[in-house]
Amino acid sequence: MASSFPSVSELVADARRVFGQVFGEETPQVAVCAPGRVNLIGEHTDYNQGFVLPMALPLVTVVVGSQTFGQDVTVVTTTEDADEPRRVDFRLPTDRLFMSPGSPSWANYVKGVIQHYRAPLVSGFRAVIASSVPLGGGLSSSASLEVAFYTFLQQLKPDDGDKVSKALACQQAEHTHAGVPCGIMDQFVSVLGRERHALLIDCRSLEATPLPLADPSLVILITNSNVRHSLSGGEYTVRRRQCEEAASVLGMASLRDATIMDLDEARDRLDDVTYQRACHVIKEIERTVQAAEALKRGAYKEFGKLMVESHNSLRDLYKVSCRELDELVSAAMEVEGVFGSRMTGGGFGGCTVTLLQAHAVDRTILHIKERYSGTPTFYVTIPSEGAQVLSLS
Ligand code: GAF
Repeated sequence: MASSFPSVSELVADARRVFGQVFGEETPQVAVCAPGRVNLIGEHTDYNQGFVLPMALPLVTVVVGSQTFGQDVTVVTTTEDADEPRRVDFRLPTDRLFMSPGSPSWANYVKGVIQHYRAPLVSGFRAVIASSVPLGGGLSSSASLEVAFYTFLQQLKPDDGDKVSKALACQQAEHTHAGVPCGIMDQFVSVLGRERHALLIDCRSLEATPLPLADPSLVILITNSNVRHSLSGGEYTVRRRQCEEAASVLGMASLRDATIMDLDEARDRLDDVTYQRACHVIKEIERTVQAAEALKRGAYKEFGKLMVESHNSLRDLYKVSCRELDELVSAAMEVEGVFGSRMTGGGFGGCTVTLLQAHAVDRTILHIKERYSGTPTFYVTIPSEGAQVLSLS
């Protein structure tokens, strides 16, 4: 019923086959992978220095490749949805010269990571990318590519940083080369995700608390609306600016410490839209902390209620949902055994995440299929490990 997706070893086999075809080399020196993510709650709070509660997915991006002697870089992607051409050739920039982003867009993530890599790269490489993270599905295909590529470069030339600095470098790549002023959530969980755990990330201190999430009676269902989402369209940037504007009117560095009372006191200095955006962020940070507490207690009903409140706020106050995501959430909530459902990620399309009792999965999928006006794709997922180096034997 739910879609099956290729395993890590299948992706590696695919990438190795293409590597052999393109470069005529039997075995690449290195193989790595990094996961996409689903955010359970805490949406559009990361760039407000708030809390988020994502988990890493078993959907991953794999990179295989080898170092070469010159300065030449060749990267090939096997991703069918990626824009053409699927092969790029360029030279490593000397003295960190800025490599301008351009076309194809998937290569910008690679260039961005090379640009922000925390050690000087001395020789070129050949690499092949293969991924099971749907592009534009709001499951952080871009962060998983950035983190996988960074992990690949670490095998060629070790850097001097820790895992958090790795996530920060990948976030910079997204800022400068994809043009999205994203927060830290996606790259952070792609690097530091833990098997069988969600991560409560404090996006101000950059500390993460792993929360066990491996109850066999519980299922995390992702439903892809198959409405392609893109954050580079400008709406994301607009939301971020509105939050900064609200914080500045409140005389604060961010909305992290603001209360609804603070916001109401400043009501006549804020336009309606900015007020609503800030209201979402302040309450969403609170909801995320409450949801983490509920998860610790195994209070899934309470968790689910907070998920729905989060969705409604993203729809009504933050205005980043769309008709299709609203339909998916309403349909899921009609099924007995479903605790909660919400859009996940940046919004404007992409996926919903639903928390439900394991025995209700099949009927939930059936019901959503019946009720949804589009063609959804389903993934039953488990919290997975962050970026890893893989054995090639
Ligand atoms: C996107 C961004 F990349 C994240 O940083 C985060 O802001 C998210 O949208 C919304 O919560 O995934």
